[in-house]
Amino acid sequence: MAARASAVASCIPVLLMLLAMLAGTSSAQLSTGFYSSSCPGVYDAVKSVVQSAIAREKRMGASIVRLFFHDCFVQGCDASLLLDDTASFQGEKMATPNNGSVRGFEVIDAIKSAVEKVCPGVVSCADILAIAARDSVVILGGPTWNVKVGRRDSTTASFSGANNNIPPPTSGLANLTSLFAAQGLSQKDMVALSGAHTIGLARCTNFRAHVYNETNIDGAFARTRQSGCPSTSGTGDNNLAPLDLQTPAVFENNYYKNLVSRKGLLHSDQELFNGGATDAQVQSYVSSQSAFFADFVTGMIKMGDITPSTGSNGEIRKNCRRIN
Ligand code: HEM
Ligand SMILES: *[C@@H]1O[C@H](CO)[C@@H](O)[C@H](O)[C@H]1NC(C)=O
Ligand SMILES: *[C@@H]1O[C@H](CO)[C@@H](O)[C@H](O)[C@H]1NC(C)=O
Ligand SMILES: CC(=O)N[C@H]1CO[C@H](CO)[C@@H](O)[C@@H]1O
Repeated sequence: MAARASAVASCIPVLLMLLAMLAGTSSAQLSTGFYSSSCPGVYDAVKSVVQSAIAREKRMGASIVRLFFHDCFVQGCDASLLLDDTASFQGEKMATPNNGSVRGFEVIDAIKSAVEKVCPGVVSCADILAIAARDSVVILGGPTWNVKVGRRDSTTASFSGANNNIPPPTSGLANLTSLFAAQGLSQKDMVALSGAHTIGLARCTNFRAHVYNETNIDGAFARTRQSGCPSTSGTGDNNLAPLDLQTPAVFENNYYKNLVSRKGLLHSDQELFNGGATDAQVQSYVSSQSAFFADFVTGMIKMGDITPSTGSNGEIRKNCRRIN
């Protein structure tokens, strides 16, 4: 009797584990171990392609991080941004925040090919973006974190979502805050995630009005940026300038130091330090790079959690540019 009772009791943990596993497959939860048996090689495969892409061109790390942001803000992190337009399909690439601006799709293609060689048909393009964004931050000197995975790829995209959800650089603090809130991200997350502008470049068309016509900007800095960006709209629109004036290929807290000295490149950047509610947070990141890194990691994980497709929803694309 006692022996049978203890045999039953010893089965309970196993039963609980089975139940948890079943629940895990049907709930929309990402986890860091999702590929631990199905594709343990994914991390090395992604990292080596990202490493060589950044070795070829430093800016590519920034471009990949931005792809992840622009993907996640439109129907969640589902690789909807990666879909090419066709005669019968309107994707997100031509939407205003993306057109002529987002880049790095060939690198994502190269990563996908490398990953397909290791474990065909297993890893989503959405997860590849999430892992590649983390690797880019690390390679450029930023913090690391364990990436939650298990996302599925969308079979749809949203042109209007890309236009409406991604904040334009003309946004004020209230608008920035509300566009992040619409994605379940706090104002604190918004300020920390904006620190991604410590890397990468922006086009004249996106900073012209700020450097010519606004007063919350350092005068010498404004003149320097004017010299590479003609005042007439339509001329030199694609001329580039670094978002972080000194070190656009190093991930550190210089972005916030620039804001405090009124050397933010975009109107939206300077809004984070312009006498408002977020000034104190910006100051705290100037004082403590580790505080910035910790909050940036929290923000990236939260952004990566925006309405994931999991389980049997969506698909694992064979080619990131088109649905299967
Ligand atoms: C807070 C609202 C934000 C606004 C208004 C904004 C706006 C912009 C604009 C206008 C550019 C330059 C694009 C161009 O001129 O072609 C840019 C570049 C960039 N953004 Fe943002 N951004 C925001 C938040 C973020 C976030 C949350 C991330 C990532 C976590 C991010 C990552 C980047 C990176 C890395 C670049 C440089 C890309 C490259 O050099 O290819 N941005 N952003
Ligand atoms: C995208 O940019 C190109 C080149 O500047 C332009 O010709 C095209 O009209 C733009 N597309 C949309 C949908 O705005
Ligand atoms: C600056 O503002 C004036 C007056 O609103 C406008 O005419 C001009 O086009 C603006 N210049 C730039 C570069 O935005
Ligand atoms: C808080 C907020 O969303 N403010 C403004 C954002 O921008 C639009 C115009 O694009 C305004 O109408 C909102 O009031």
